[in-house]
Amino acid sequence: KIFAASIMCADQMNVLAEVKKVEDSGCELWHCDVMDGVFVENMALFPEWLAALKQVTKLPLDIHLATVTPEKFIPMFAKVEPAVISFHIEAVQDVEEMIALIHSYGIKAGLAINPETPIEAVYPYLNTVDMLLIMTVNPGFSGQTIQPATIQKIRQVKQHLAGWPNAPLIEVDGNIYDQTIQDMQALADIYVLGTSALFHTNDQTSYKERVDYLKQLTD
Ligand code: S6P
Ligand code: MG
Repeated sequence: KIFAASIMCADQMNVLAEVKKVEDSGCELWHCDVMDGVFVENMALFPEWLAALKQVTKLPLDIHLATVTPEKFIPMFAKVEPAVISFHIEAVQDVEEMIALIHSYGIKAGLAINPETPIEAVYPYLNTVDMLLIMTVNPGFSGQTIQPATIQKIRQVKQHLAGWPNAPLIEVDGNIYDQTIQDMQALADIYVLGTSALFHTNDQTSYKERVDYLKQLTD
């Protein structure tokens, strides 16, 4: 299991200190939310900022485009050289074309799905995508409560993929913490940690202790 830290949730005035703490925590990936103010009612993370992050971290970047017209954003963010770029199935007409565009840069392609979109919508693309990003809250804001019906979607797609030799990795994003990880029976492969489990000040534990605790729940 892989834990990804959501950089949007880090203390933006102390990013370098946050990078160090996350790198020491056992998280293996940076989840980077890009928001255009159109697909979602918020804005976040532009290419130059992510390029600067890339300079100071050894962890790979996982870019989540919560945008319309991903064909415009993919070339901008490919320059940052992330490991993976995800776009929303709700944002495009031609899903295959978008996957091919991401692959043309030598970057892994992820397909993101909103809570209200039926999971069957992604089935035709599971052969070609590298990752499926199941949103467990509506994209746009951190600090929301999980939509419980999304947990069934994780179960359903895992059953559908059972025995597939090259099944895409399943990433879950939104209100991920000990309780929700247990509710989803640790079925996902990648867990995005935001304000619920990592970037909070509720107790004095270190980021490493927080991640170690979640890791033993998924073993
Ligand atoms: C939500 C975004 C997420 C958040 C993450 C925050 O729009 O796609 O990646 O950064 O959900 O985590 P939490 O624990 O605050 O929900
Ligand atoms: Mg996200």
